[in-house]
Amino acid sequence: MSHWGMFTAESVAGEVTAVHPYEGDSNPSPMLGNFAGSVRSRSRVAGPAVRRGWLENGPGPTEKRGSDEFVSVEWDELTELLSRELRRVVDTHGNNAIFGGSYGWASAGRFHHAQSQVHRFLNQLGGYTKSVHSYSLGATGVIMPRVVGTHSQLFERSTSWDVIAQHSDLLVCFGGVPIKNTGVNAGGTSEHPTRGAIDAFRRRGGKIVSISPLRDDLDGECDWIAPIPGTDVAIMLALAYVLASEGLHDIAFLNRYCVGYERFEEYLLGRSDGIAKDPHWAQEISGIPAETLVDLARRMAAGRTLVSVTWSLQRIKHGEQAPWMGVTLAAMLGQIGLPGGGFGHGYGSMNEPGMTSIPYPLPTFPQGRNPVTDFIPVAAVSDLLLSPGEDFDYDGRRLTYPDIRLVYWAGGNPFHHHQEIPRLRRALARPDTIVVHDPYWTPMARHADIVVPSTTSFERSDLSCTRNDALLVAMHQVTEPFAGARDDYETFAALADALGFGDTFTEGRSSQQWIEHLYGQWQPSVDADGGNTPSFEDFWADGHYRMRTRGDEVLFGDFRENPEKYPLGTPSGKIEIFSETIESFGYDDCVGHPRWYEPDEWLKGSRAEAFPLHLIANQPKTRLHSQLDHGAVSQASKIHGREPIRMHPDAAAERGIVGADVVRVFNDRGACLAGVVVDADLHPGVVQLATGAWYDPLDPADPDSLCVHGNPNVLTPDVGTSLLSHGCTGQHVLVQIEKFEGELPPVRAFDPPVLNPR
Ligand SMILES: Nc1nc2c(c(=O)[nH]1)N[C@H]1C(S)=C(S)[C@@H](COP(=O)(O)OP(=O)(O)OC[C@H]3O[C@@H](n4cnc5c(=O)[nH]c(N)nc54)[C@H](O)[C@@H]3O)O[C@H]1N2
Ligand SMILES: Nc1nc2c(c(=O)[nH]1)N[C@H]1C(S)=C(S)[C@@H](COP(=O)(O)OP(=O)(O)OC[C@H]3O[C@@H](n4cnc5c(=O)[nH]c(N)nc54)[C@H](O)[C@@H]3O)O[C@H]1N2
Ligand SMILES: [Mo]
Repeated sequence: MSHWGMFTAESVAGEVTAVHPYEGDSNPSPMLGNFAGSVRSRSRVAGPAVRRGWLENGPGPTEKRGSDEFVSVEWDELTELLSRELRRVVDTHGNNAIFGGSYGWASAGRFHHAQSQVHRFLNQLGGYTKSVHSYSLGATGVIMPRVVGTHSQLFERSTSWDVIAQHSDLLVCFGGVPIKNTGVNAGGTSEHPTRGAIDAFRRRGGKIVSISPLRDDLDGECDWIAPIPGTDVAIMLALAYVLASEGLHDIAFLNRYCVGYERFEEYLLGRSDGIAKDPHWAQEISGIPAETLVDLARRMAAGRTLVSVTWSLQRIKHGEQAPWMGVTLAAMLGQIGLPGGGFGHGYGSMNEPGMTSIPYPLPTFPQGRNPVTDFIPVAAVSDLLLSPGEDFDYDGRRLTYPDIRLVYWAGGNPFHHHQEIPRLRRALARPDTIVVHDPYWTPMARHADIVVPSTTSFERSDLSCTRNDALLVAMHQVTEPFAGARDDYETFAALADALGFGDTFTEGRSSQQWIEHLYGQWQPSVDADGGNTPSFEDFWADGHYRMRTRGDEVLFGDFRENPEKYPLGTPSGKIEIFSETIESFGYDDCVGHPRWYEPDEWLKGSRAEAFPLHLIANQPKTRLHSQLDHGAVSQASKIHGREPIRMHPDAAAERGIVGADVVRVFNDRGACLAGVVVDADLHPGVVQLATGAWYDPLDPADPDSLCVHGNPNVLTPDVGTSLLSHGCTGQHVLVQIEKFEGELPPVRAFDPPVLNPR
């Protein structure tokens, strides 16, 4: 099992040679093709390694990270060095001096889940400074609980694809429904229903409007509306304006199920600020003709309509507003809680939305309790490292950045996920010690002082399942561990032993015993539900167990049926179109109701004079994030070894650029190379460069170096969505592009560093 699907694998001499998708999967992800050759890839970390400067001069801040050489050490020495350093940091600076947030996707599997392992270990060490929420849903995670009382239920209990296929007339999809993204589900998946459901919906006569800068965010027939990126909230406001001014809004629904519509309407109609948010106003902002918006609003009110907002819309400055305004628009249509109508968040962002959920808990490796209370919103990592002792605002609270001395990362790649890499590199120069566990020599591993080689999921057994998939899967080990690689569990068990809490960490179990234990702990809740689970031995031999699912769901269906019995988890128990709580925080970048804010990075702003192209840094079609960028499917998309950037023919011609040229993409934060694909199916002012090419600095010693491979995060701004949630804003950035002349530097990202003897 992987995050992008279930499969069986063939192996020869310790290497995976082929994988075959699970026969029950109707639309397996092409990304499975990245696996062959991944176990013995030249980018694997073959044994423990320590940065020479750290070994010789001891811990401390240094700009050498990323360019210093590495020395290989034995496992015993690694355990000794690392446990001593952890002890030093805890004794001298306290547990909150360890940043152990360790954000990242790691691999599928409930036991060898790197974050669970590292968090259990650090909790037993006395705790660590943590991070909250995700790069995926930083804004949604904070705003939606205030608006509808939950964020997770929006996905887990979303309206099922089957219900949409049977009942919806019109899907209005902000950000489309990109099939490429539905290959993926955190923790794995055995089925990919999106494409089939959309086909069935179309056969029933359903229509789709895709509002997105990229045509291919929706496969097949649709009405494509391509606004200036970042202007969706203005468009939604104009649609709402038409509903309100033509009396097409459902006042009974707004009265019974919502609070604060009147306050919002003051703003909508321009009574509070003198500006009517009408279609002409939105045309000026978005470039979409007013008549198109009037027509769309009337179509939406004429039938069963689902307002769908992809997660990308909240991964930009003021990202809170799009999901909030999407719910508001759907509330005005009065169809929330009806089959096939209402609101959806994340169709086409991940496989999970539209899949039905299982009614019991998942087998879970216990992480214990973290006694340290310090935390950051996850996308504030550079701020944390650069500003110890400084205060910051977050979700109505005033918090302080602790003084971090040691950074511990297992299962994530900040050089993939974080914005403004030049700033990140300066931030990573500040702590005394950086520890990274990874199977591969990722850019983050190269910036570590201590590199711990992990196994991949092919080299160990595990158990996988997720909230919205029916299968509990036995993940059988495929090959022996590569070279000196070890399971993260074994590494932490040895460290815990050296630090005096080995027995507490392992509870005396081997990893196979843990897997069996997790299964045994989980069985009773399933059996109580009539599950009749097999013995562990039978389950392990069968390879999977099919769980009961809840069946077709309608998001907020029970709330609609009986709002007194099933109130939402908001202060009013209703949908908060106006939130007194948010208003009380007094933030000028997120007030009490959804509203339009002019972004910093957009084509109509002042930055566009110097950087006139709007770059969309979205999820890659050919891999999950940075994982297996060296795999066959990812490599096949590269142009002269660089990540492909899509450009409109006009934008290319203006700059004397043709397809397959290598270009320099730049702004005042950084620059990277990329290979051009000319594509007329983009908004003319938009270029698209997916995330995930491994950061590859021309001069590793220079934090501002050109990335020769095409990582867009050398360009993106390191600013939060707002004071409310400080979510990631990496999706949008303004750039300029020029043809790259001169000799093409080699891509060295996948060449491991030379390991020197001590
Ligand atoms: N500009 C921009 N940036 C973005 C985004 C965007 O839209 N635009 N999207 C953001 C989003 S939504 C996300 S979720 C993040 C993703 O960011 P990450 O989750 O950090 O990215 P991954 O490449 O999945 O990193 C996972 C790492 O775990 C390692 N790994 C796998 N299995 C194991 C294991 O068993 N043990 C250990 N120790 N390591 C393992 C992999 O080799 C890999 O290096 O990126 C964010 N960054
Ligand atoms: N293949 C693949 N699938 C993935 C992942 C991956 O790495 N690879 N990562 C997974 C993860 S962790 C996450 S969180 C999800 C993320 O899910 P999303 O954030 O929804 O995914 P993106 O591909 O970043 O963005 C979706 C589309 O939104 C459009 N878009 C961007 N800006 C705007 C805008 O201002 N307005 C409108 N209307 N549209 C806009 C873009 O054209 C883009 O293709 O994807 C998951 N799925
Ligand atoms: Mo994500």
